[in-house]
Amino acid sequence: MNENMKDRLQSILDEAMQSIQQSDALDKLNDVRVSFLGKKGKLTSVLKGMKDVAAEERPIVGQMVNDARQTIEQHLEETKKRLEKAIRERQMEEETIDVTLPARRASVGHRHPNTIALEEMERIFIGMGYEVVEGPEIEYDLYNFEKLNIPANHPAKDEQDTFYINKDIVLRTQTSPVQARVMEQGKLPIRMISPGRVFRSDEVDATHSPSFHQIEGLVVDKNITFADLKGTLEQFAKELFGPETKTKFRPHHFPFTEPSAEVDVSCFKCGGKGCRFCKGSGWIEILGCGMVHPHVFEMCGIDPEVYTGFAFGVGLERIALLKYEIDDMRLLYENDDRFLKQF
Ligand code: 2NL
Repeated sequence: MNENMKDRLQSILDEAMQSIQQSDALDKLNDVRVSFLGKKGKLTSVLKGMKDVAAEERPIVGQMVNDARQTIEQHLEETKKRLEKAIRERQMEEETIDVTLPARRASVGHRHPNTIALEEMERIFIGMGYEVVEGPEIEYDLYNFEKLNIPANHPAKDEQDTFYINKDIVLRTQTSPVQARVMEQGKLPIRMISPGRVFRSDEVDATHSPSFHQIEGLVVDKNITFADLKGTLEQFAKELFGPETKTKFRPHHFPFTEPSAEVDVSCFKCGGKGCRFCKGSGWIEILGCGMVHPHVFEMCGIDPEVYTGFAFGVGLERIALLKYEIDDMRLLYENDDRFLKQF
């Protein structure tokens, strides 16, 4: 029995050694480990046959199985190390790094055209003594509409144009609520601009997006007149589009200002002669403005008998598209850096 077992063990050992020697890859070596030492392996099956071995011989057979196991493990380990070393050496040979190759250029970020236009406009107004104030994008209907003299039945309040969170809360459709909040705080005079994201339920096309940006401006003090409004916006237009720029104020209507106007600038491409860019008219519309409506003052806690003021609203994307001669607003939102880094 003992001899029989010894022979069997020896032949398993020989077979194992041969299999190990023939393994030329790590996965093959692992297969060998499993087939001899694994749960259903050949050596393990010998251990399972121990119940048929006479009790007094079990320690001897057990010792022999353990010796065989150790020998196999040792050879597996040595072979594994040898294979790993060979793989590493082959890699080192194949992966030589050519340090003379030119380095790949690290791509550096770039300010978005919206940001460039925004910072330009902020610079102009900060230069005139304005403060930059930001506020919440989710607003009460009260601040977004009511305090700005936009009545409940106004078309702008239609669910088709405004994103409602509930009947009292909306995604702001303009940044004027920021200004209404500042007026309410009652610290006068006010010279501020409020840039930020606004939302309207529009379909996406070359000139519309449901989320875009606005810069509104507000000046409140004693004796502010329409002349101050004109002078300020004329100066703004000259700084933004060049010193030759002319301005034209056309009468208009907004619920929050009275009187109100839209402002055109002379086309900075053709100087006003008329070209494709200004669609032949020589003028380009850039913003809306007016004298703050007395009712707006009242609702924000300011006495319209003592104070007057002007306000304006500029579409940031509109300015960026004009200034950088971009013909489709969607390009501003695609985040293609080949496009963005041109400006
Ligand atoms: C436009 C027109 C405008 C205002 C915005 C305003 C704000 C307050 C009071 C009165 Cl708190 N007015 N903002 C005034 C006139 C026009 O925007 O077409 N924006 C793109």
